[in-house]
Amino acid sequence: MKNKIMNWLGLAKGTTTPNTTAKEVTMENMFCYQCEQAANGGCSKVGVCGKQPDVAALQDLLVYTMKGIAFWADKARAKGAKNTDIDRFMLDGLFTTVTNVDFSAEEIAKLVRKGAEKRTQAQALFEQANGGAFAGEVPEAAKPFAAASTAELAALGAQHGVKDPSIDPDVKSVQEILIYGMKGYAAYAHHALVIGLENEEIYAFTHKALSATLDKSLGLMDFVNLAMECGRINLVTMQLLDKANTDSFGHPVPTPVQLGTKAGKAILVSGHDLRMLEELLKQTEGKGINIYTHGEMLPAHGYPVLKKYAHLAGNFGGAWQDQAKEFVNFPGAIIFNTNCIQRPAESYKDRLFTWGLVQWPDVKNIDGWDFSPVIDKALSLPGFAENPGKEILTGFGHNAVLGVAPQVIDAVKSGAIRHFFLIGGCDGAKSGRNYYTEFAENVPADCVILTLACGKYRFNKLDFGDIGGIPRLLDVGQCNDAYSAIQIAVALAGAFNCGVNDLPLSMILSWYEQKAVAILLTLLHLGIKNIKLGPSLPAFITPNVLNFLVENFNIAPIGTAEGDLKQILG
Ligand code: SF4
Ligand code: SF3
Repeated sequence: MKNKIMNWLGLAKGTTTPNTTAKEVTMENMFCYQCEQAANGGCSKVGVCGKQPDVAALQDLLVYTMKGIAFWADKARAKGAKNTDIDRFMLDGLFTTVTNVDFSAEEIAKLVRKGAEKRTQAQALFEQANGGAFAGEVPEAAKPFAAASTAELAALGAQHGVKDPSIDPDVKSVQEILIYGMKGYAAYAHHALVIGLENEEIYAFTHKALSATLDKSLGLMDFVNLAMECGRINLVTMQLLDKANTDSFGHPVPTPVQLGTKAGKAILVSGHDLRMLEELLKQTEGKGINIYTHGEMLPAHGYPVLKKYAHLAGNFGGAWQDQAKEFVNFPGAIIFNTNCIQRPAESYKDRLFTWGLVQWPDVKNIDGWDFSPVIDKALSLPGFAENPGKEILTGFGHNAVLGVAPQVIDAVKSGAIRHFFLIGGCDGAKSGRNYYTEFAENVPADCVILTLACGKYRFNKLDFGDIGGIPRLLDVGQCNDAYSAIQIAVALAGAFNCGVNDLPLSMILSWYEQKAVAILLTLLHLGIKNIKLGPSLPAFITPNVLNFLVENFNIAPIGTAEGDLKQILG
């Protein structure tokens, strides 16, 4: 058994370089500042998200292990050798460490062990392509480590956290921006892969960029350039996911979504993965179960292939941070297929499921495509009574909006539409997020609001009316549908023969987790200026890096809704 574990960890004979001994992970070991709710510059005792110190340490070790894999895989690629399993593992590993995805120490430890195997495989791949061992210096992260049990791995992870005094703080800041951006696009690439699309460019960049973080000869501008390239790769990834989604489910069309309930048993689906929703819709057809969307699943209602299922009944609840108080009132089974899961209350934990990479200790995970446990649970629960409610609209992807482009362009030329506001991004718990509600409410009647991601729940149930038949609130989709918003902006700029920065368009963004970092990098890569970002600035951005962003992109923190509107509209 011991040998088996040693092999898992790449500690085959002659390659061991143990550099740690097991020790208990103490509370002081934890440091995480990757999301917007980081406490006092970084969570240090326990995550505000609920992440425990051992889970944080194991996630750090997973990233460290992936840096080691990338070291070898990048070099192997330079010699024309690659391996699909290694490439795909990087998506799993990075996505797992996104905020609110995986809270299970045991599951993350399993991934670290698998990562150690992949590192050995990647080294062998390189050595075979190279015709011999690497002649240069091998960084510690690319060598096997002597830890096997989950506790030992957590102890090792605590030594490889994000705090690293040996690295210049500004360089560290940009390295973390880069890594968080990669976590973001890895989630999108994972959704595309679930549907069957993947892209060599994404894998090659992932290895190159993670490997670069081990290279002490690189400086600030090298990482700034990599971060900008990460923005480009995220655009490539969002485009790939757009293709995967629209090829499979059709282009979204404007669709009213019911906020009330239908009589019958019920399953609530939360997350971003449309393929998983489709499979559940197939498996529940004719069973008297209605499927409701939660959070980022709302735009699913606009896809022709998904909306044809009559039992895709409606949307339930608000954004992710309201789940604990809202799920109590959902009388059916609940399943998360991606972030953002929170600590479940006992009142609904026994009817909660996760799928794929999402994990919460003691919550049943569906690994694969058989949803019978979820279906059986839903059938055993009371379900809803008939109670129709309000309807809201979704389905304004790039195809739908550009289909009415001539009317939109005419409305801008005639002055009927004065300005567009993209109010989008993540939602979260902070009270400062009321800014986005106030902002939307105060947008003048001759302006149109485009929105995307879960931040829309701050205002998507309000009535905004229309301008000559064009709704004043256009739900473009999920966060990854920032791709659609970019397509719309680029098309408008083309029609008006100007740059995107010259359009009557302002971006008012809210961030929470790392997909928002990826999208921000995409916008910067495209040269988009004057973004307003809130509710607070990332803890991982140093004053110098912030200065750089302000000087080059005129990024500004949000102020007051009234003041910002006045400043934008004059
Ligand atoms: Fe804190 Fe966010 Fe890290 Fe969770 S993900 S530990 S809330 S910084
Ligand atoms: Fe929301 Fe988690 Fe970011 Fe896809 S569901 S946007 S926060």
